[in-house]
Amino acid sequence: MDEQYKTEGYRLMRAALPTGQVAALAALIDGSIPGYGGPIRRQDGTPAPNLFHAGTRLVKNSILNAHVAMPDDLKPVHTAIRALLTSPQMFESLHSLDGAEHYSIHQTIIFISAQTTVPHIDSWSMDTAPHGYAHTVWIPLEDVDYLSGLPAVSPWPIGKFVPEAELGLPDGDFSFRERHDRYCDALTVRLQKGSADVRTLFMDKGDMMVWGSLTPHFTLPSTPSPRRRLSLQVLIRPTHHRWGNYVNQPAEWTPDKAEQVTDRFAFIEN
Ligand SMILES: O=C(O)CCC(=O)C(=O)O
Ligand SMILES: [Fe+2]
Repeated sequence: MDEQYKTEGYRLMRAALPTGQVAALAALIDGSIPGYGGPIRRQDGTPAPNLFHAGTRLVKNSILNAHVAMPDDLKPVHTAIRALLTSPQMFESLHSLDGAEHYSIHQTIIFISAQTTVPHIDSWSMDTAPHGYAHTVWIPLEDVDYLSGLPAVSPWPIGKFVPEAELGLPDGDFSFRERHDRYCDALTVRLQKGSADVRTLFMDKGDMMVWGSLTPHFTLPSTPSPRRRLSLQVLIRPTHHRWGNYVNQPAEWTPDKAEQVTDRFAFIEN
């Protein structure tokens, strides 16, 4: 595994993707999504029309799994995302991190505006079993800068799993959502008291940032807020690992309905 990725749990990949292809995807999103009146699948999994930040044409509700399905009028976005995600450049970038030969793409989110996430780990959404070997790929679809509301990570070794008990969180009758939320709070306290180190990155179109499924991260505030920040987030696992999430760590292979898209990539929905 790439040494920096292994020890710090994140990596900036400069000029990893073809900038023309990234810019073309951004133009397709701009040209079709804000003006689309119908329902699109959103981050919470349900279809809904665009919601705009008050007084703007900035789409607030992010779009889930556009690589799996999109309404007919938005098919060009669907096609362009699929092409970018399965490009040889995407494979080479991931392969340079962990040496895997095949990847399964579990989730994509198109963010049109800057997010406001609290410190968390993506393992709760999807992870390998054992924990820690899934990747989150964060792709700016336009040039971003230090005011854009970028993700920031806390350096964290790949595979370092912190159970709830280690954060002082008792067992009990909690929902998955409650367990997730209290984990984020306790993790924030631990980071505040512990390593204190936070990293963010200067990025341009064509660059991408990758962090591990156990690497704590959050969104820095944007100026102004809200603001536009066209970006794509992708949850990926090297296919040779079993998969689950933070809570669910199957001991057996989960039979899945993966769509083999190329020799290197399959798509699978959680
Ligand atoms: O785009 C961002 O600012 C971070 C989003 C994020 O970490 C997430 O959705 O899990
Ligand atoms: Fe995240």
